[in-house]
Amino acid sequence: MLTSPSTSARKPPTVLVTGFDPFGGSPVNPSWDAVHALHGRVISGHTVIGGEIPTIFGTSLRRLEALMEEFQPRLVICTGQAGGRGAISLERVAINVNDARIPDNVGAKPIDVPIVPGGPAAYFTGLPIKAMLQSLVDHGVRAEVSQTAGTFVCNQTFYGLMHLLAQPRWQGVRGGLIHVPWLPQQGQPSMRVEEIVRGLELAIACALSTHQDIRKEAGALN
Ligand code: PCA
Repeated sequence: MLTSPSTSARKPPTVLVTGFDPFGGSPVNPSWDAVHALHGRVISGHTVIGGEIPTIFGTSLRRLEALMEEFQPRLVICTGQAGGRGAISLERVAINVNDARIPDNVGAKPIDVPIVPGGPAAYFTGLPIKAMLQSLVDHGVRAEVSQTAGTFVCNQTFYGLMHLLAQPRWQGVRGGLIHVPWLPQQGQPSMRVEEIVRGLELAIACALSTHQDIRKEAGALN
């Protein structure tokens, strides 16, 4: 069936939320489990599109861009697993380097390689992370602001996302990265998938309703 422009203009706006496939020998990745559960939900009038991204340098970014082109989201939140962290980590900054401690899912292990040669050293998140922190903590979900997203595939995807969003083509679209802890069966510290889903839901709702972040010391919010 042909869809006229006026029909497609009436489609509800979307939020793209991505999670990664399992990596490093684990059979699961909590980021994808949580995002899969969120797929199709409507949050503040926006339909959540859940997309799976491969834990592969370069390919991850091409997949993200293809999803953005397909769904034209108003907001893009990438999520990934950060084993060893005990709280949902609202990432503040993406840096322009790949420096892998373990191989990605096709065996690549770049060391000291810029993501965008000649690009800015770093991008700040476009998400209102302090307001999101306040919302999660107020609702009893363990959360923190993180000052580093690492130098593996998540940071690369985050940097690539912010580099895209800096272009006029994506003007008005906001985005960033959130890391989530292991599931209980992967090790400690951990968080149940239901709590991760709840945290992401709150984070999405907060990002949609907050256009100017609050200024508050992160420690004071916990
Ligand atoms: N976490 C990894 C990559 C994929 C994922 O879920 C990271 O933090 O870079």
